[in-house]
Amino acid sequence: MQETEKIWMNGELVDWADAKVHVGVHGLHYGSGVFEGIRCYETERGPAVFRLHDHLKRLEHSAKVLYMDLPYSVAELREATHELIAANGIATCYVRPIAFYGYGELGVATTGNPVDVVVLSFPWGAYLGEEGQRTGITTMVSSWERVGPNVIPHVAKATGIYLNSMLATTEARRAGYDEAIMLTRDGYVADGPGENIFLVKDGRLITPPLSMSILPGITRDAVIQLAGTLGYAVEERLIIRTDLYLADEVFMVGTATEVAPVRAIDGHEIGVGPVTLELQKAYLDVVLGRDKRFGDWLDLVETSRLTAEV
Ligand code: PPE
Repeated sequence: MQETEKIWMNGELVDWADAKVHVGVHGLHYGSGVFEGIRCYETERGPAVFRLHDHLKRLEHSAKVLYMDLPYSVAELREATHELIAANGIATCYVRPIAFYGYGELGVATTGNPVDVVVLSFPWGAYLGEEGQRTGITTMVSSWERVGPNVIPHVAKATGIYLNSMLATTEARRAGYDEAIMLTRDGYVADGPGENIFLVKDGRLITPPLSMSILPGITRDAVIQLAGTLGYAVEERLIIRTDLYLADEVFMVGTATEVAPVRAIDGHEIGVGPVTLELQKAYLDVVLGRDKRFGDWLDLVETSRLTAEV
């Protein structure tokens, strides 16, 4: 991870090296936290955070599902994010807000533990590699099933849930694949360890419905809206693994991943197709502020502030 100067921690900017917690924090022992992944891009109007409000609202929802009281409002966290990006002076960055039960009592009950809130911003390149972004990634269907809606609510971007993602990613990497694809208990396609998934079949886009206990991805939503403007029909329906093998195209989406083509699944080569590349470009045009129709999705960081505080 590439270090930057400051981290926003419980209401103040602290030096990167000083953003520490005690080894007794509840979140470390039980994965009791919620987080977000957000990207800020350099646009001609200055640094712009993509759909910041939507990400912070999701953080709020994640906390609610875990009965966690966030000590900061969405407006305060937006302000904190702007302040941090300005202080670090790096426009092209990944923003990681995280809220977790802190130091107080050990034991799974959360009572007696404060909620700590931290925001980091740092440069983060292509999640699945630059090469994969262009020529497509290889994937395998994981032997680990996706946590069900009554195991850990997947609607919440909760830290503990990522142990399930970690196992799937580790299995895939150890077997020589770039990424895993996870199925639900019933055998339907859910998502990737850190991405939502789409397939293209006969000119239509198909993606699992939110009731598949997938994260309600903000990139997923953006891609659905963009596909509409490009004239593609989008269907949210159940997908089985052979639908992937027989698809014309498959791609994964997420804040870190952006839009990544999947060129093979379980050894079935499907290659990189034109619809994926069109959507990949359309998405980048939006986040980089080149497509003015979606200007509302960009939350501009005041540059005066950037120069003032750096
Ligand atoms: N599903 C999962 C399981 C997931 O983790 C992400 C984001 C998505 C879908 C896509 O959601 P969205 O970013 O709102 O489009 N994964 C984040 C973190 C991955 C990681 O830390 O590793 C991310 O992309 O930022």
